[in-house]
Amino acid sequence: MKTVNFKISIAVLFFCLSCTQNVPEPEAFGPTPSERQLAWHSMEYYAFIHFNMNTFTNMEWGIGSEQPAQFNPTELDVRQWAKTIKDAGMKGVIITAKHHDGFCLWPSKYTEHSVKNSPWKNGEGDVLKDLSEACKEYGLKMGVYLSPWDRNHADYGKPEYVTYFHNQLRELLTNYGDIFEVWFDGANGGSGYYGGANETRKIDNKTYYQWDKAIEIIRELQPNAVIFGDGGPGVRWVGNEEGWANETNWSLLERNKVYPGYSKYKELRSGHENGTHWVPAECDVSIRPGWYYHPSEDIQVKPLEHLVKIYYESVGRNASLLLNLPVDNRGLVHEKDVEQLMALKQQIDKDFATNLAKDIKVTATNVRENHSKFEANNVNDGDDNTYWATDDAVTSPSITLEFDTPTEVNRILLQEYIALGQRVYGFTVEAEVDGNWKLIDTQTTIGVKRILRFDTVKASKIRVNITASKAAPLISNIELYRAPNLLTQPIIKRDKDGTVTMEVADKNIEIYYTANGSEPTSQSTKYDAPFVINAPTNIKTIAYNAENGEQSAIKELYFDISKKDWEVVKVSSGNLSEAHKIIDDSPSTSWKTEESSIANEITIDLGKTYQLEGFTYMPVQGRWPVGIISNYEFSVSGNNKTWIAVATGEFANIKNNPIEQTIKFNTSAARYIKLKGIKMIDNDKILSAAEIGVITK
Ligand code: FUL
Repeated sequence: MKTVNFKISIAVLFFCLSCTQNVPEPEAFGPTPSERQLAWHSMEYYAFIHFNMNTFTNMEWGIGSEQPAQFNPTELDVRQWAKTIKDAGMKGVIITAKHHDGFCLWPSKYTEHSVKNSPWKNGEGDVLKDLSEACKEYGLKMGVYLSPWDRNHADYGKPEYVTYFHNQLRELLTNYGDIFEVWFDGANGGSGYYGGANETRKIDNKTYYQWDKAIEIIRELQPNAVIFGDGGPGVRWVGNEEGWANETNWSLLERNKVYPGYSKYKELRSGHENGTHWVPAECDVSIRPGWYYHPSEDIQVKPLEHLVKIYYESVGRNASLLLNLPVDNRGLVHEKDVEQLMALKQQIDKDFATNLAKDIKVTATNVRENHSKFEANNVNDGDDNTYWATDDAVTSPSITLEFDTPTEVNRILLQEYIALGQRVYGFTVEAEVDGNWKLIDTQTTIGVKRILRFDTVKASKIRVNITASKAAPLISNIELYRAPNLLTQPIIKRDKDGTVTMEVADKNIEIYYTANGSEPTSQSTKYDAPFVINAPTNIKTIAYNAENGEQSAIKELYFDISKKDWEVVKVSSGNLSEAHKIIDDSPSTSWKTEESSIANEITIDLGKTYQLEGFTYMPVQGRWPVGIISNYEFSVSGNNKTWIAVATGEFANIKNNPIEQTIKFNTSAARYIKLKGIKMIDNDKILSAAEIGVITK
């Protein structure tokens, strides 16, 4: 009997062994990432630094005629950059070694247009060297941005310039240690200084720079560096500068079709489903409106809710996030930017604090036959190198994660084992709630990382159904989280009729307010619908997270009389019927006069007589404003005929800090008000305004 059992066991063993041999391990499908691309994928979130001549000329694109003497940071501290970047949870930094204006942050031996002729460190400085040392100290990787377009160089457009460009590439890749990414911008050719020629020069983006040679240099000197360009070859642009990829996002590209300046760049937001090469997307976006530092944008650093959105729509959509920090003219990452970076870091840490899927029970409708190596529970073993695989014929399996007790969840993170290619292009997520399956989301691609946010469910199980995959899906990781509600300060608005609305980024956050000057708490009036304020009132609000009792800082806003009876009755020039935009209580709409050398002024009828104590002027909030008043005259009238000038003066620092200005004057009774622009910034001959208001008694 024993012998029979033994014989059967041996037979089973042999049978199993032969099965294992018959079902091979999964093979790569389609294009796959190279080793250096895999290393790059793990970078995920890193900093861009735009700091160069433009920082000192307040430009975005310098002309090329700037003088090295203008580059003069007073407190340049690359260790502050590196510390900030590290503290923010980023893994590296890419620096604008040379931007389109041609000025070099390193003492290139091929040009005089560099730091070596600047007053900074008496011409002895080298930003690249300092930064590479700081990166080593803080454990960051460094990348370089070298603009192919050079508006300074006399030979730009001729073959000599291309030699210069390649020589500079060699310098950068030889002298500054390991470089993880070389960044080539798509903006190419156009008007410029060009050594004094001051003309427009056109080049052929595809051929002029001899890209093959440039790539050869990079491969020779920095074999581990990926090359960024509109179409790669290593990493592609995502087709916008706003920090998002499409939900459907392939790391594949028909690479030979795409070149620097590719006109169908919107395709880059999704890549190409049947792409011939692995060219994943990188989302480049600035923390402020501009890439370079402009003092006027100190008030426009992106709020937390925007940065969180960017994170989920880049890192959470199979792309990396290259977040730009416009280092300021002192040579420091500005404190406002530091504050927002840390707020983002804290929020990401909170959202992904505890992986609820770790080591819970997992079952799948199919597991690759006889391969214990590809079990379903590889998705939550905390090891990215193990993955769940199905039989080759099975491209629409389901995998279920089961909690011991019903658990609240609102995030799912999925990863494919991309070393063998990107495969999945359809999946749904379901939750079992009180014994019933509920559809949470229907999506397309996964890639290296996909994160979905959804309303909190108390689930006993979470099921992922792969509905479409180019080949057997290989899933290396599934994580589940219960992120807290996103707590941000309320945004308060009032319209022309006096209707006040309040908003927060997360619908699960409550808003409380007071209208009597007292400090708001969660016991104050709860905001649940718009209400009207017509008389002067100070509103104080907080956002409140009922799930943990946390509250935001107080947001305070003063509203004077509403503008419901106001009318713009006269303008010195421009379209009167459009002028209501300056009294609609909306800072995002604006109006301007026509260009004129006569006095620029606006007359407003307040509808009845008030005791006025002051006026407010909100300048245009757009990026390239014209017509901002720097010197004003404000007059009042009871009858729109006889006027008294009650205030004249200057809005100090309004160019750099274009916030609402409040000017007080001696109490004056008036029904009509007139604002005259005596002088506009940059001597504009236009007067513009986003909003004009009054302070009443
Ligand atoms: C663009 C450039 O033209 C901008 O100045 C900036 O450097 C951005 C990152 O790329 O195409």
